[in-house]
Amino acid sequence: MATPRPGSPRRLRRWAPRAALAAVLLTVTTGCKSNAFTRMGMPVPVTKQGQVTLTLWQGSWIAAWTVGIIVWGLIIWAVIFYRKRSDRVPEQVRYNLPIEFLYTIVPFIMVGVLFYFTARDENYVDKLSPHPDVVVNVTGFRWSWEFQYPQYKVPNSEYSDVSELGQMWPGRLPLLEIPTGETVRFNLSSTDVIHSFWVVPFEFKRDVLPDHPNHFQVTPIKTGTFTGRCTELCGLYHSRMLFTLKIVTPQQFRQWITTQQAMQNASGGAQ
Ligand SMILES: [Cu+2]
Repeated sequence: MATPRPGSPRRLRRWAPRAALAAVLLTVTTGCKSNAFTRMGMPVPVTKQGQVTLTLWQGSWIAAWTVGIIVWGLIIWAVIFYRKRSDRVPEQVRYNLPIEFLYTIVPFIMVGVLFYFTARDENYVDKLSPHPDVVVNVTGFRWSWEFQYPQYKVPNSEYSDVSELGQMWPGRLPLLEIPTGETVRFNLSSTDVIHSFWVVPFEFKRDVLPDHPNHFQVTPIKTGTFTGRCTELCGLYHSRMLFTLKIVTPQQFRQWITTQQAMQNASGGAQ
């Protein structure tokens, strides 16, 4: 039987099913085994906004893998089927207009698609609703945090709102408590240098600047206790600028607020 010519349809027919089978096996054996793998290293998101960020991250990886597989496939195809077999000089061509057009236009399409999804998701993550369910004023200072809930008043207190004032480690870490299923708006400000508010499973961080209030909003979807950090090198004890985030049910949140109001009313100050 005659050997099929390089790049001939017969050769392609023989190789294409094998390549497809290998790709499917690779996906099945690696892709479905572990969630950490499908998240490509990202933590499990605890907010709606975090889910959107995670999906964008995964989509970008799928796009990158698709492009990578096509490019590697073309390279391997050329290496296998067009390798040098004799000293015969290959047919010389000067240009191929359709192919040149294709590899000019395809990168533009790729950039356009990535730009579209990034802009769409960034707009969603940055969206602020005019009437959030819970508002938290966050103040960063060297080297801890203060959380105030301006919707919940404490009449007999040096602060007029329910407040949590952190002390620098090894003092008690300040507690930030928020409810699931409600929109929570954070107003960020700093009393001294630049800090940055970061909760890893939010899949989000935002700078906390002096004289420039920053804002963002989340809708928690999972209860749990997490560690919050400052992620902007702000001085000697930057690494100790931690806080505890507790996401609880709306009922537990309202109960906690009531308890805080009672305690702060009695003590006349932040806890
Ligand atoms: Cu800091």
